[in-house]
Amino acid sequence: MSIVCFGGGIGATRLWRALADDIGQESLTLVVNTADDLWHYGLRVCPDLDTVTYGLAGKQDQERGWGLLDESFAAMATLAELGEDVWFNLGDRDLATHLLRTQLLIRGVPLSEVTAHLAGANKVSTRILPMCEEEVSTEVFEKGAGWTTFQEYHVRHHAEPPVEEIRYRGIEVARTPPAVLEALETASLVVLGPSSPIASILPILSVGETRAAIQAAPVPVVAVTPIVSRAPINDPGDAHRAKLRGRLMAARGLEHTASAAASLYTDLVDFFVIDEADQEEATHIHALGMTPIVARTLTHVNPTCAPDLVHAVTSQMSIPSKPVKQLP
Ligand code: FO1
Repeated sequence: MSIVCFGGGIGATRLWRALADDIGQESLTLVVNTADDLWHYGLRVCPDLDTVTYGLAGKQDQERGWGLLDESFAAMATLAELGEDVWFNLGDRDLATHLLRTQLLIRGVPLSEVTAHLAGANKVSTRILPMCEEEVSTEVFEKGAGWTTFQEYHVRHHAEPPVEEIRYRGIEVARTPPAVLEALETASLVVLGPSSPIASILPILSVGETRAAIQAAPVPVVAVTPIVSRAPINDPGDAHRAKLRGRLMAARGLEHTASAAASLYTDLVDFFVIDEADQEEATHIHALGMTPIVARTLTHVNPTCAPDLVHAVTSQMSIPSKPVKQLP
């Protein structure tokens, strides 16, 4: 059994962990967004790759959602003492990952190999694939200001200014890694994770032939909503991420709803999982040509939801939804 999963970051990592606990880490291949990567103080930082790696290694700070457990920020405090405006926080232990990654990249090791090395070093047996080797950068046009990088908008500007436009700089030359195509050829199921559609999923789908390869895969494609409109958000980090997601969707003329997210995947997705709180979204999902599946998706609020969500996703594996390709 092999499930190919698209998405990274905090939301998707929660699902990847639950799936890995259920079917085993080695049964998953993760294709992860790198368009919110940044070069910071000379280091290549890959937030989504690191979040999934730390998450599967059991080393992720669950409360913060990013970075390592038992972290300290002495280096950042020292930079502040030196007069730097510290707006993006790299933990002291996390710095070791960025130092090693940067050194390997400078020596000419491709990002995919660096990522595999870091996964192995963290004793993670899931195959973690960057969406491409090339550098792609999500940039947003802030109303009244101009173009800025995704991380500056999200972290430095707290996702406050409305966004007028979004672009993935460098996407035109990015190529789908052969490993992604090979994984899709042998997949039993494809999953689009509960990640920000504009910031985390669309960059992956916009790389080379990735979207076409998912379309051509003769297996069901399940997407899990990152948006639950009718459940209260109590965690400040989740509230910030919802605001960020909403601002980016508004820039594309979309509401911040599960069905608006689904509307971005109509050519790909067979089954769309919505939360039980948003049951009324089911008719909209159906109208988009997908089968809605209602489940309890908020695993971080209530860990007992995890088996329900995993079942909603994996039970689609046995239902052939697309004709199996004929061999010549
Ligand atoms: N998120 C923040 O809100 N503030 C930070 O200072 C911050 C630092 C950071 C460092 C390493 C890393 O892997 C992630 C980090 N994040 C931080 C999370 C990150 O900005 C985003 O949540 C993801 O890029 C979106 O998936």
